[in-house]
Amino acid sequence: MFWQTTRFRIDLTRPQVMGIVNVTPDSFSDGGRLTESSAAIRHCEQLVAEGADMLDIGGESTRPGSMPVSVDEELARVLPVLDAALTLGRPVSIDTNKPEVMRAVLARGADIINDINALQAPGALDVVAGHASCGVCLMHMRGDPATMQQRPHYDDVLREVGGFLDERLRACRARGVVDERIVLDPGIGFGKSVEHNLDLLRRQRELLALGRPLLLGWSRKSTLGTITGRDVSQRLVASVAAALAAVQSGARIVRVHDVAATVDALKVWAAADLARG
Ligand code: HH2
Repeated sequence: MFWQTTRFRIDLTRPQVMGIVNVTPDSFSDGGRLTESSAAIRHCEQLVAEGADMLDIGGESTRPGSMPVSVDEELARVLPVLDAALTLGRPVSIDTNKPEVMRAVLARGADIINDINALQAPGALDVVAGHASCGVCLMHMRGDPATMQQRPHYDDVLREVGGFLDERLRACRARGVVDERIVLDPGIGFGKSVEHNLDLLRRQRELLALGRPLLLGWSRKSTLGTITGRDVSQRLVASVAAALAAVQSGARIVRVHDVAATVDALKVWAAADLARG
């Protein structure tokens, strides 16, 4: 399986580690650390040195209860970091749901659009379809970040998330975005209770029937806090365990804050040859 992106055709035979770079004052686990572009750029360099296969730069927090930022503000946060990250020899993803931001970052050379809203905003699919080869991650979210954790309900979370991702995949195909450019993400924590997230993990393999690689983002999320009783600053071990569980259940890309630890864990996992089956 491959993931076609602007500059790279990524071989997903080995599970890939996507390192998170949040250039925001308010992200749930690392907000405020990287608001200076220079600090964010150093962080990109550090994650690459730690073995990140790709970077995901975000200029707007989407934590539960967060509020949107303007296009200008998001671009001011993201563009300087993107320009520097593009020199590091790894695919660079931009985490955004705004078509104006997508257009600007693709014009600068971004490799991937990671959209928690699965290109549903008016114009978003047009931007991606108008680009020759950028990669895209389509993620499932129920509701929006401001309200999504207010008593989310599903009759069958797997079926509903899978049905949504299938519909968005078809919408992309209908606009000429070829399958090889697309990966899918069930959206851990986005309008889901602890039980919903764990159901998605237990039955994750069912989503492979959609025919595209899965990207999973468990890193430091509150379900891990519920399971371990640990505060967000102390969820490294839980996050690595969740990343391994996701890969064991068929994920090909894991989106993580703690790159070095995840890379080590995946090396041992691969050496143990658990990759089969
Ligand atoms: N999770 C977050 C943001 N973007 N994108 C994808 N594809 N999958 C995810 O699970 C995902 C995502 C939330 O995590 P984080 O970026 O650390 O926090 P914040 O949104 O507060 O910046």
